[in-house]
Amino acid sequence: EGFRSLSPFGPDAASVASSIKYHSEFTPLFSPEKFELPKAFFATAQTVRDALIVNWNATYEYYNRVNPKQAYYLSMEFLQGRALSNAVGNLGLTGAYADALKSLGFDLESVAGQEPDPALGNGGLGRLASCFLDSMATLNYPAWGYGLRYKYGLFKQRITKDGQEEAAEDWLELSNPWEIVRNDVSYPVKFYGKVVLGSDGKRQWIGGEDIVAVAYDVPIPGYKTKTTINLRLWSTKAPSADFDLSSYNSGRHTEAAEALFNAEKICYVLYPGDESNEGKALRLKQQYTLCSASLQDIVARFETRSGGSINWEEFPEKVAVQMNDTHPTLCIPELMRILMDLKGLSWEDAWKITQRTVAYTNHTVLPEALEKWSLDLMGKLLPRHVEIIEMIDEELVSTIVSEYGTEDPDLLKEKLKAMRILENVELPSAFADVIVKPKDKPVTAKNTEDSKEEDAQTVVKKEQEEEKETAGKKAEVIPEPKVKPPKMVRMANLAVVGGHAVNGVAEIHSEIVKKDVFNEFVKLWPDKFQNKTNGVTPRRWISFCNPYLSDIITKWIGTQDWVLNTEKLAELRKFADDEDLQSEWRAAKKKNKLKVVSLIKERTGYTVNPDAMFDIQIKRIHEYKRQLLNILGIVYRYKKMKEMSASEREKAFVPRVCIFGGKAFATYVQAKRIVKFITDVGSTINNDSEIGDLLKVIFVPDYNVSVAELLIPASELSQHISTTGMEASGTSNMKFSMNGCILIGTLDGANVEIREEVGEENFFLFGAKADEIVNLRKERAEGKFVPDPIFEEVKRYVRSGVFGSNYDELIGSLEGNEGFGRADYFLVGKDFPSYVECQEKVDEAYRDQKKWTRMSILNTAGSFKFSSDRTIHEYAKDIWNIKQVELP
Ligand code: DL6
Repeated sequence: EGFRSLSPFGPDAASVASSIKYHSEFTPLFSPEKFELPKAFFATAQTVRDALIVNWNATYEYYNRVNPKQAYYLSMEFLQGRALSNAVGNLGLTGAYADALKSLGFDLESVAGQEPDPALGNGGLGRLASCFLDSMATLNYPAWGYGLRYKYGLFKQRITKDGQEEAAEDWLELSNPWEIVRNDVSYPVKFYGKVVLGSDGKRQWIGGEDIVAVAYDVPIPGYKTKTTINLRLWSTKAPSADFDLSSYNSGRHTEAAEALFNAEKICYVLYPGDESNEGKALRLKQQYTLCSASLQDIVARFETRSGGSINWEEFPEKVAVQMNDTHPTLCIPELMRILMDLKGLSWEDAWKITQRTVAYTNHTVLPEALEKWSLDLMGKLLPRHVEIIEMIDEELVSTIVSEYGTEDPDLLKEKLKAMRILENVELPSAFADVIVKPKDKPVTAKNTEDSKEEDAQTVVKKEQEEEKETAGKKAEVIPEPKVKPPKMVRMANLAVVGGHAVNGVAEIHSEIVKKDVFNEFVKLWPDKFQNKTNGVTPRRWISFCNPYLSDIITKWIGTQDWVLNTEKLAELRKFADDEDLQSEWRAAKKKNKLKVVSLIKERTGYTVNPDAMFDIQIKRIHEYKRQLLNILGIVYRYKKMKEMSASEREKAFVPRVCIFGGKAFATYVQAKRIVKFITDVGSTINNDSEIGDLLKVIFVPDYNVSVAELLIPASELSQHISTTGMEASGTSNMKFSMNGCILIGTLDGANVEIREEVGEENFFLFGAKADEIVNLRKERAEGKFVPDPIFEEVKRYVRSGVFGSNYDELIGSLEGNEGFGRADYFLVGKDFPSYVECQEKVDEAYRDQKKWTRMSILNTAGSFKFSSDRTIHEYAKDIWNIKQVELP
């Protein structure tokens, strides 16, 4: 309805089919004699790419002409998912492609299923970036994404009897039909070397290691629009001269290619292990490559579009840079460096321009995830940037000193400690004595002592002197060497100082950011801080992944406009009790469940009952997300079942298939233990003939976007059960709710807003509230927590060996007082009774299918706020100040 042709070769099936045949012959990746599914996919993708290229070129030709302000979204992660169905859907050509492929003997779904799922991201943060690109294009915003083209995706997860195993994900093995390498777009990127004063009096970064970043462009089509924006991914290589031909010819082959490998390995994998110094340096190189290449590109575009008259003050009026988390924070010193060292601007001008250009999104309040880099490492790798960061830190110190004065040294120390970019680093020389000798205060012995505490070097020196003294006095005592606190660069603080806006990703998260994480900065610059509640694209996450439900929505609302204007979904509310809608709704869910039954069979070998409730938790495996709470709830349910007779059991419990999916970071030992425990519990329960279809526990291996696209439409209950205050937002909660799934969750992240929108009665709430958390943790740490008897019971049951042995560390982490972990830091024990009680309410509600279907419809109807279109409009207006540009 209402689609005009967005294809250059005609939207009819015959033209599409002939184009597919053309590509199968003339852009072959396979031998000519066969035309099978993999070849059909590549040929089909090539035809779609043709269509996109026409619109893509038109988009950029127009932007170059009208020179609008453009936003650039810099992210280390883009979790794009498969592109074929999405592109065909956005072009309005799904029917034409389905028919064309049918005429060639294929079906669109199987062809689309051939596409490797590019996992250039880890979780929510990366998938959010991809949803944002879809919305930017759909809403005709001039915007680009910048990222890295990792050779290997996150990793392939295999589940064995020992738990998770990781293998390289070679997603480029057969080539990527969507990307176009731009051999004419490459930039030099430098590491190491030194900074010298040039003859012109300017700082110059010279020597070191040079690599080249090459642009690979991926078209991002908008829905029902010609606008096709760009995702530019950088790949790294060595300058051609770096191949050492003479070493090679003398038989030293590895040595000859060393520079090539050093450059290429930067883009091998996302988040390489960083336990070693080499790993840390590699990660920093990745971050700098992204920032440097992207900014050089952005600056070059600004210059080109400015024609002959470049006015640098106009840069922030043409460019907005959004840093997705702290990973691209080096954008700040890099833009300063480019503007000062390469374009000749003064520090003051460069700083004003940088601050007006850059903004930062925070995605986590977990202290361990707030990035810090060793100053020493950064100083070696990026010596000029460290000079710039030191200057920014010095200006910040000056601001803090003038804001808070020197009268109260304790207060000043506290402020500096919270806000400085550099940690454990002595104050800049200009401020060296602001604390030692506070103005108008006599310097007493006590003051002097106190002030020395601030200066890490002084402390260490004094302690070493004391040690020497003691060692001299008591020669028999060998003093323990004191470890100097490492000097660090706090990237989040740099991002807050260097940007003009800082936003959290859900209302409650943005409040925590303001009250807790960056509270001192809020006092200084209250206007910088904002909320931008996340969203997800309704194209991929309803329309394309759930065509059965989409058709029903369109039929009952009377238009397909809801895909663009999700507010229209609210119209479903008035039909929530309509029996016809209800039975169509249930039938669609059943069809989606049947697809998952096949997926489970294929991936795990288990057969599950499509009439059981599908209860799903899919997300990265992390202690704060509390998969452990879920599985312990299942264990408790199983124990109760085993204590009953068959008829009692059937009366007491609704049949459930409990599905888990998610990857544990390769070095996160506790998360891997959780995966192993879930699969162990699954093998016991799934093979218990007494329990049969009443309970099944499935861990779907190798969870990714494509798996989510199957599971979410089939879900009836989904779990968003993080410890309150720890999940910044969550985005799968939004996708589930849109697909008529009812959430069980805590008052955390975006759950709070989802519950407000869909109605309290359509959300299963449990768990501690945010204001109770601090006290509860304190109670636990002091050993005062008295666990609930059912929590004790479930732990005893696990320890009895029903599912195997070796769960000491896992269960012990819930009892930190006995020496494991952090004293149930994630409050699993505290929330367990209310979780179990809430799950009983879920069973009760599910028994009444009319009531359940009503809740399901009201979830879809109430989910409209969570479209990423809404979020992108807010970023565009409140942070980027960009306008929609419709192509003629
Ligand atoms: O904002 C996107 C996404 C949120 O929905 C999740 O709640 C949050 O955990 C995630 N953050 C990250 C960053 N690192 N950590 N942890 O992935 O961002």
